[in-house]
Amino acid sequence: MKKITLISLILAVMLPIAIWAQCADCPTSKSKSDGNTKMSSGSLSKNSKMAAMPLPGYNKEVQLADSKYFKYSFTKKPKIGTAILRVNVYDKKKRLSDDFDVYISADMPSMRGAHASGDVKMKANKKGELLTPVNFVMPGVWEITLHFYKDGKHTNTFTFEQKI
Ligand SMILES: [Cu+2]
Repeated sequence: MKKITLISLILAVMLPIAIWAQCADCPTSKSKSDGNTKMSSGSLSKNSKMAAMPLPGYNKEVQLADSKYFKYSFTKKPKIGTAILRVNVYDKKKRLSDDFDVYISADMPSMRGAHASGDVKMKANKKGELLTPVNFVMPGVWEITLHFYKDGKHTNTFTFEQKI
């Protein structure tokens, strides 16, 4: 009888510790997935099912949420090799805005996946322009996709084609 009491006493002490130990992990793993610096590819691919809107052309204004808009272009005429894509997001006073996180991916529609870049987060320079190298490894038609995120929420997907 005494032995059983001792075992239940040990269990009574251990059980809350075991529960606490499990929960102690929860906030850590949550804050990791909530981190803005690098979105997990899982959450991106889930959001990427949003239909892609075709873009109107280089240096044309494209509307975003909250009266923001953006323009995009390559810094030089793209050819085989690395080209730098530039995306400038502006507020309604035509100042560069850092409200949006932009992820880009490049692929060739005619050979889908063969040189797919995956989603790459665009990085801002000192002026606040978003710049990312795109590696055109062969001639043909390339498709560039841009995913816009505001406060961690996927707001827009756009796409355009570039012949190399
Ligand atoms: Cu190819």
